[in-house]
Amino acid sequence: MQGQQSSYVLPMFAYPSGSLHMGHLRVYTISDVLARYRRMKGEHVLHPTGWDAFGLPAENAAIERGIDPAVWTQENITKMKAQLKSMNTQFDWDAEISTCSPSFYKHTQSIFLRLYQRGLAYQAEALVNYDPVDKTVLANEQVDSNGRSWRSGALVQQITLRQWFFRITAFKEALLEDLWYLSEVGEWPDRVVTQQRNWIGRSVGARIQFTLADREGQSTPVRVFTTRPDTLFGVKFITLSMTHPLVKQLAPTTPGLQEFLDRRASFAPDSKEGFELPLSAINPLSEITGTSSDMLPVFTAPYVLENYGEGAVMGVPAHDSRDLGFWKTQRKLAPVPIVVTPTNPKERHTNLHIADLPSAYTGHGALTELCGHYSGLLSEEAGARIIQDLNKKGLAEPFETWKLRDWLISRQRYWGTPIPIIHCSSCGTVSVPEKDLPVELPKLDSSIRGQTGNPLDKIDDWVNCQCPKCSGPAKRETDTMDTFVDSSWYFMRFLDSSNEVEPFSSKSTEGMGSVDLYVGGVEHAILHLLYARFIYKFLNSEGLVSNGEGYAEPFRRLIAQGMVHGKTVSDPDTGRFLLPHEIELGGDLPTIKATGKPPNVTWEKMSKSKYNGVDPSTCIEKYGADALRAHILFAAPVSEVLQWDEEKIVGIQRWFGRVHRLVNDLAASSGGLVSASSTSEVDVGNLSEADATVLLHAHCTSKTITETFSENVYSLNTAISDLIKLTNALHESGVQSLSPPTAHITITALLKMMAPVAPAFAEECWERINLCTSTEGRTAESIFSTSWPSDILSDEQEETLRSRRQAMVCAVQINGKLRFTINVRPPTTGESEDNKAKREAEIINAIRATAEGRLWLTEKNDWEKRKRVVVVRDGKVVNFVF
Ligand code: ANZ
Ligand code: ZN
Repeated sequence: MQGQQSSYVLPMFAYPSGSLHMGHLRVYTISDVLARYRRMKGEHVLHPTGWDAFGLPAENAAIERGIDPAVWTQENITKMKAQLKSMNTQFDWDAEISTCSPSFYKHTQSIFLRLYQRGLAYQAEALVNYDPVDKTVLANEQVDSNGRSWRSGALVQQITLRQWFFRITAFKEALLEDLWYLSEVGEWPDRVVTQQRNWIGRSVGARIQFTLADREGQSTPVRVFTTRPDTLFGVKFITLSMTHPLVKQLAPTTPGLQEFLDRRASFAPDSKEGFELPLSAINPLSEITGTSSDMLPVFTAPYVLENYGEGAVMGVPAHDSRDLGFWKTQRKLAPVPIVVTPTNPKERHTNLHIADLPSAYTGHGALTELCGHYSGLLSEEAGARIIQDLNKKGLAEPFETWKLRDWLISRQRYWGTPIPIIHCSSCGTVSVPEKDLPVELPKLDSSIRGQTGNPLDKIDDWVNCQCPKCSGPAKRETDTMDTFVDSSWYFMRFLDSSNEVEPFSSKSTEGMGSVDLYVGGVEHAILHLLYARFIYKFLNSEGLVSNGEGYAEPFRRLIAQGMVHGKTVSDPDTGRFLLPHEIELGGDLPTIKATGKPPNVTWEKMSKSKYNGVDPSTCIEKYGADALRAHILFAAPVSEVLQWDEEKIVGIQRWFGRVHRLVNDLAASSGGLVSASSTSEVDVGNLSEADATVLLHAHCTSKTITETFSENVYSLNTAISDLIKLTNALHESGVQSLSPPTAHITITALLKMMAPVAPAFAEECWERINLCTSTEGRTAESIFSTSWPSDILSDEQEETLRSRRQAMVCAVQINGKLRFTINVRPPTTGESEDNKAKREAEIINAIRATAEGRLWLTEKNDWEKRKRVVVVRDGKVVNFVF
């Protein structure tokens, strides 16, 4: 293996739901094509897959139907594996893993314990999203914009529970900084890098202290976080989050406040509602400018997040859009001081009426004359000075905040990796000793049927255990881990999946410490990738893994593929989705049978309720896996939405048909008998026009295809069209008119280039040609063990062919007078005398064959009576003398 380049190509693994969907088909096609290509190039490729096998559906099946989740999952895996194979994929099945198998989750538990020992796994009381139907805690991302559970659709409640967290925030700097590596050295799409950056959300600004006074004149300092201290002169109000301590304190004594707070769950995320509190605020600027501040109103409102910054904001309506929107609903007739203006303003507003200010100026600029001695300074400097001056009085300090929160990993469910912790009344929280791993899930009996809550809580035999420290009676932790924990490290397990002892280390020294090419849906652009990056960084800090480039990043290159949308047909009058049999397809346009009107046709995410889903297995049966693979690649660029249109597969089938005919013609002709045909033996200077054209075409195609498969993966669709073009070119000349070596070289190159996309088809064609070739009936070697056709011609050969293809203009003279011109092939440098003569004859024949040639050389003059034919300057001029 030494000297051989190794590469690790990985598609995101699937949840074993029981059947593949079109999205799977797309990911696996892309990764399989790339893996096969790399293998043909001679790389040592790891292309594994497995199963993200924990999660709610299995548990729900158990609750609804009394089936053991393990059995349910295994059955689904068996079905899906068969489907994957029917797609003609080539996976390293030896490395297959399943996150629900104890031999896998043993290591998930061991990673948990490592985190726990480092203080990076901890328990804390947390206000959590609770799904009252599924009776489980949900991650924020599992709550939709209407406050409903992504799974059950129930209205999510907020309750306080003791939960397990991973301290991902301890790695926030590295997670942010290494994005640089991913976009500059590795190759991640900009879009994904930006999403990661925004999610981590570092904001640089300041904490500023305002004084809030109640009606009795009692004052309390309140801090706000701002990224724009330069706008401090423009503050018109303060808004506190609805859980701010001061708001809680005022709730019992302020009429209407508690009612407002109780409406909390009903506010839309962009709600501009607010409640004015019986408080007023003093701008700390008065302390440094010596002027007295207006008494500013104070509100509580849902737009201020409780767990961001200080849970309090200074409202600057002129320069912040949310503040302006809020202020407009609260104060209809207030002046809005403009304190920052673009540096090159046409007109300087300073104090506009709120009604005249359509939108906030949120950019940086120069401070206006409303800003005392800071007037004229630019935003950045002004902000820094204001903070510096306030800081001297203890009223402000530079500060940064991060949006990233610690990762809540506990789930009150059965079908997940058990958290390897034991609770002892005398020793507290105790780790399960490494030697006792895995903590296996107990078997569920059918009594689980119809139950709610966490089944583990009810299995006393399992819950009651011995404390590893004091041997006293203790209880197991019954929370299991979020499935994102399993997928945060699974890609490392493939490297050494049968190693019982080490989770992954032994291979990470063989140049395969991380994934070279990770292919998956863009819907995982944020969380899965962030969690995986975090765990990899943690394992790296433990000295366990390394990517060989000195960066603790697990995925060097990311191919984020777009979704597959289905053709969705609905009734324009009622909006109802229509079934295929409700549509009349005859005629130019489809019509609705019931109404005779044309339906609305859109492309949308496939779903049962829209009748727009497509079953991969049915498709494979109908069209064959290879045609489907080629169609998937051809139908859209990798990163874009693929609009599933089966009618277009016919085009691919026709292409295959043409290739097949070429192969048959070749097998039937003498080209099939050419064995070791290599272009180095071809004298390109002496090829016929047809040979030259197809050889050059095949050569150029091999260059672009190689480039696409290795670098421009996002344009895999163009690879298919390039191959179709080459096929058409070969067809146009026809195998019969090509010399046997040329036919053999170009057609086998075409097959090799098709092989990663259409493996079975290419192999079959290959066999057909090579069985003819073999003399002693030897079996043909697989097309996949042949070499990749990156360069069909040498540089010189290419040059020769190119130059002869650039046409030269030849001026035709009759008795010294220019009569017409024709295009001829230019001479090759260093041509032999023989070839020169051949070429001159060729040119003369070409001239005679034109209409003008006939006119001047046979009608107006008698060809037979010519005196001389002079070919001047390599054919730039030809003079016929009569
Ligand atoms: C005053 C101001 C003036 C602001 C201005 C912006 C523009 P990012 O960049 O996302 O970090 N903010 C602070 N804490 C908040 C909270 N808990 N909930 C909602 N909004 C909060 O945003 C920082 C800005 O978001 C802060 O800067 C603050 O508004 C607001 F012309 O302060 B700014
Ligand atoms: Zn104990």
